[in-house]
Amino acid sequence: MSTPAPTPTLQDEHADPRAWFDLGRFGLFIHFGLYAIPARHEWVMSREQRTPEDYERYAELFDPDRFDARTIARAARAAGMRYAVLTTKHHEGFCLWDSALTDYTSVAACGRDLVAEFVAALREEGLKVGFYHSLIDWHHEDFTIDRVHPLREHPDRAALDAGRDMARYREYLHGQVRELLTGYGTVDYLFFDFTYPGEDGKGPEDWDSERLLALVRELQPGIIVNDRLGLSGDLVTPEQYQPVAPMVGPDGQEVRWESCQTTNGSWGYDRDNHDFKSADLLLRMLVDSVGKNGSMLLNVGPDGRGGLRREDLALLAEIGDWMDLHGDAVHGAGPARGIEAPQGTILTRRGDRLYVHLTAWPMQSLHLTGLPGGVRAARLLHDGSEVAFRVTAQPEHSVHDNMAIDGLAPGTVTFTLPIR
Ligand code: FHN
Repeated sequence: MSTPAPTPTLQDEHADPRAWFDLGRFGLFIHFGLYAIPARHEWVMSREQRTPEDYERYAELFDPDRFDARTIARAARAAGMRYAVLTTKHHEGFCLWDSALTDYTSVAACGRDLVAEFVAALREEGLKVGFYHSLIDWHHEDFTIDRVHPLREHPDRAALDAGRDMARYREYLHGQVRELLTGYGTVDYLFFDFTYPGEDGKGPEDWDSERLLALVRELQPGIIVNDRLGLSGDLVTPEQYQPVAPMVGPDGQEVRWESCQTTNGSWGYDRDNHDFKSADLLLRMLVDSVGKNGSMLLNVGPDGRGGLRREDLALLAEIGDWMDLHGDAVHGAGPARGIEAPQGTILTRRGDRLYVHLTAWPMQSLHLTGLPGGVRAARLLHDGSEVAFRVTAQPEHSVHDNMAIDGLAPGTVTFTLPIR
């Protein structure tokens, strides 16, 4: 597990090919595939135990006329995101690129290489390129039947499984990864998904993960690879939860991490799920990640025509409005080590600037204690207006209408307000 360097300064981006990730802090995850047509879960093939023959009919219906990678890339950029990750293939086995190893692809279905469109759009917007790639493939005839496979309860499971050959599947898996890492220029991030060892599961040996990871490093030396090959990767990927503190590896050293989160609890398009988080909550999750030396990958699931949901577009726009004014508190920022966060605040720090993210405003008072350095100013980040403060030997019990700043701050203390 590599231990990330401390939050790099902006010029480090050229020194370390992975510094962009620690600086960027915020990316867009896009789950798109045939599952957007049944529109109830990206695991629908497994959950409803659909045979490949039955499920393939969605490929005949696949016509993502509203999938516009430029719209996606612009929405991500405007939201303050610095990278985006597209499902090149999810567990259903349907490929969104022009694979020579199968005709179960978007090119065969509708003549479009959506991965190529995605990469071109990201580059146009100056975003880093991420590929999600499923290790699991429920469509492939050599992928052996296991505890999550759609045919797991088939009465002829043993007979169906007898002819399957995981060695052949591994060559297919490695071959497709080679296609993705040689066919689209520089790929900055590879999100493998996922390994499930144990009873009737699949472990790193099933993927030949060591050999696969070596291939990835050989083909894309500067790439960031996640931790789901069943091996240590370049980062840890907590899913749908925020760690309580900076994440550490077995050696007790902090590690790079990225929480992958959804706007509504679903990864793929889920038509009847309208349980969207607020922009304020998502921003607090983002700032929470940065304050714990992590990043956040926020997911959207385009619908059966490939269009982004109105709710997702509205959330990304509202997040972008806040990021327009407060991006400095996220990009290139990190934890405010050694400074205690008063109740109702989240702290991030970048260089000599301390960012105090308030969850309520106005406040009666706020005491920041144990600050090193000298306070030059205290201001609201969104409009630059000053905030009255006093440097006090010790906080008084009730300080009204201003911010008592105990001790000395690292320079400028800047307060960010929640979305109003
Ligand atoms: O099974 C997948 C799931 O569908 C989704 O893609 C998430 C996203 O990180 N990963 C797996 C569950 O951990």
